[in-house]
Amino acid sequence: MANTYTFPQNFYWGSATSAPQSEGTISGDGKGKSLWDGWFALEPGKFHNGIGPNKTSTFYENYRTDIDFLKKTGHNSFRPSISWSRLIPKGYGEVNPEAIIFYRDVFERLIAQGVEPIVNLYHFDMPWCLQEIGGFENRQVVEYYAQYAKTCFELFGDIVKRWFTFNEPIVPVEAGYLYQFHYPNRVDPKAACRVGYYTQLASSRAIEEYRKLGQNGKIGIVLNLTPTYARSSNRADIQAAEIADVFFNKAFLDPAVKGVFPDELVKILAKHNVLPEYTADELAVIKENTVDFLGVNYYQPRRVKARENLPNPEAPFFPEYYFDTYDMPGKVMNPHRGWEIYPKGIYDLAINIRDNYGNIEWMISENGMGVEGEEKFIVDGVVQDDYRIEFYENHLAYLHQAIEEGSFCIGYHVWTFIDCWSWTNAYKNRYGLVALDLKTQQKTIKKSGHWFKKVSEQNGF
Ligand code: BGP
Repeated sequence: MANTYTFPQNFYWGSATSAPQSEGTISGDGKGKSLWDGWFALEPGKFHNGIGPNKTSTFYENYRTDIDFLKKTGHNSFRPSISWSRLIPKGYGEVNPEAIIFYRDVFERLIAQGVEPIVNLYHFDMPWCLQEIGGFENRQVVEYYAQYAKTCFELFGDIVKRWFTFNEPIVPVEAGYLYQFHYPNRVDPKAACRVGYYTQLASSRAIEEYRKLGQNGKIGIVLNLTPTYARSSNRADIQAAEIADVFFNKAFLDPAVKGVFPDELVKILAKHNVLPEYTADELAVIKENTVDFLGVNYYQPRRVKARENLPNPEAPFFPEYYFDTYDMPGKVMNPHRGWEIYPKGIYDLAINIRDNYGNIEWMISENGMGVEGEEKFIVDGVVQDDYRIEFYENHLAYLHQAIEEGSFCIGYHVWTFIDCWSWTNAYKNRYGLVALDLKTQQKTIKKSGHWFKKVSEQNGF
């Protein structure tokens, strides 16, 4: 049967994962502790069912057979991340030889199978030794990160031709320094802004190092863009949405693609006395080292309205000073995860990139549907995840429309490959194309995994 939706030639079909969520650790692997290992040792009770990062999906041990599953689920590309603390256990200095062998073998095997590795350098996983000296609050850590990035390019740049500097850089900022769901769990808006600024600078420094080496590849950043919708066309509602957009999208999108921070953001941060210190040289690095392409993670939109009450001027500064979250009646929900499902959001963000960001090359680097208690959908040993297939098809239809209208989208990666550990949620929400039985460690392709293979082979559906 002919496709209803056919995607451009050489479209990337695949999935994303991250080192801290998939590798696990075994004794003798030489890995240093990351923020997740350090935090879990301090507060195991904060993690769902007390399951920590040491128990993640065993990719370090089983990558050879796991890579076979990539083929069986139709991947022509895959986004893993390198663990900074595995490669450089202290965060700077000595490189772990076991890690070099491991990553090299992973990338070579992927390529041998026809799966292009698109490699991310940082997925929320600050080395613990560096977190102890402030992580990205500390200017020195920016340079350690740039050195780490350069080491990765030197070690693997001959075979890895697409890189991402960071995954969702805003998440450690908001989660670690405002809303308290990542270590160090502080409420410190000034630190949040400093961490955000130094993370952007670190990304730009990595790009600078990459270009200096003259490798013939591309480098970008993965941002979680949340299209932002106002409750109504009322001026105050619209303004609330514009400010939320500045904080949660433009704060990284503008410097990444245009090389400058949005004026509105700078004004607001200065007004609330949380603007980080910066130098003209740093701003020049950011200006000169913009991305070649973008990865976009899309799960759900953001809906906002004008504030119902005046904010307390004495309270710590939060972006919500300027808006309230809007709980729109009738929105479609994923009842298994509690997030809104809004496929048209993918079209809106594609058109935004086309019209306001120079139609830069980009790809969906994560899209997916988390389901708690997914075992209940197993029939004859296979997860019958028709809800997930429907979710993907609805998003892909809108993505296809945006591409038809000229958006330069080069791929679609789902979250994720094999069900994996997810930070403090541990194994609560399952996203994989492949199910993982935690008791037996058996891996079984879900209905969506078989469906994905067909879509990839037909380059559409
Ligand atoms: C994204 C992260 C992933 C992954 C996913 C699912 O924002 O990049 O690392 O965790 O969210 O999140 P959760 O497991 O909380 O549903």
